[in-house]
Amino acid sequence: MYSKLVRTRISFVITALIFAALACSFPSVAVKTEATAVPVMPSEAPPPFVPTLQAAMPTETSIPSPTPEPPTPTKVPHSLIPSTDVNTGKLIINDAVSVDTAIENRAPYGDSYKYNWFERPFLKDMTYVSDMDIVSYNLAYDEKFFYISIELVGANPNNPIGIHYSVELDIDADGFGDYIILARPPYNVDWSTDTVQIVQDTNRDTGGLSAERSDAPLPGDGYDMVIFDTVAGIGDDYDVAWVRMHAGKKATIQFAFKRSFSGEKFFYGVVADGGLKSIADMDYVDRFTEEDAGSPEKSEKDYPLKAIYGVDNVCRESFGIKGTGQEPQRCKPKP
Ligand SMILES: [Ca+2]
Ligand SMILES: [Ca+2]
Ligand SMILES: [Ca+2]
Ligand SMILES: [Ca+2]
Repeated sequence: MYSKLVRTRISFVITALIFAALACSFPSVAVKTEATAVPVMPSEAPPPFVPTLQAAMPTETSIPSPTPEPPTPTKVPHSLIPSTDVNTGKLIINDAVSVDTAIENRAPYGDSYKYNWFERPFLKDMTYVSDMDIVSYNLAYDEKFFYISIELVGANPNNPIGIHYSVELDIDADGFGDYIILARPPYNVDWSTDTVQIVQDTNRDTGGLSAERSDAPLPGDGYDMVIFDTVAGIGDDYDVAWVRMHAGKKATIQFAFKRSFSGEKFFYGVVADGGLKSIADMDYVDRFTEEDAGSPEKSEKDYPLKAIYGVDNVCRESFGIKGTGQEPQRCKPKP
């Protein structure tokens, strides 16, 4: 009797447990039916999709560390960098400055159109721009490089108007510039080749018909062939020509170029150009008549500045050439 009761209880408990187990398993059954309710997707999708997704994910996350892509900055490898300690050259050539008459919107001297001597560091509305006004220039050198420095009235070569500075080299002393070493902003205190080009005149027309006078209006292509541009990959030697700013009291802008490039005999001059900025039109005096170019001097009939504005250049000095002293565009010896 007792054992029968126990058995009954036991069987009751077992039955209860079975019900409980069934009850607990209902959700999983329900999930199963849900899973089987989308048979279309799995049968079509899983085999192809899952592997490709998994394959794509790891490659994305593994890009930064194990396989770095080759960098693509404009930096080029250099093997010879100019000195950072350059003395001022022994010969300092002074240029006229317009700062004293800036408030009167005029440059009273230093501008002689027919000789290709500009003193017009003004915008077309005759606003004076001191960062274009050349005070002096000088040449120094060490074993490998020539250094040509430009002293400006202003202190910001990175003036927002965008000023090009350049060095013109006349190798054969005929007054026709043969090479221009041209620098564009932005300028940096560190030596850089990134913003420098050397452009050659290949057909001797930078002086127009004569280097001693304006031949305008005369067509021509001025400096016409780029022979050095490290960013564009032009030139065999990426260390030939450099520029930096704030290199010293007399070097608001400083150029360096290899002596092996220029040779040891040449005439040299400098230009600050925030106006036309077109080396294919140099010399400007051969492309534009004085009437079209305008004048910076109020007493002249062509005042104010028109086509040729925002430019300052200098008479050229010689290095390694004695000459006659009367070469075209050469600074005349002091009496
Ligand atoms: Ca000047
Ligand atoms: Ca020449
Ligand atoms: Ca000329
Ligand atoms: Ca030319």
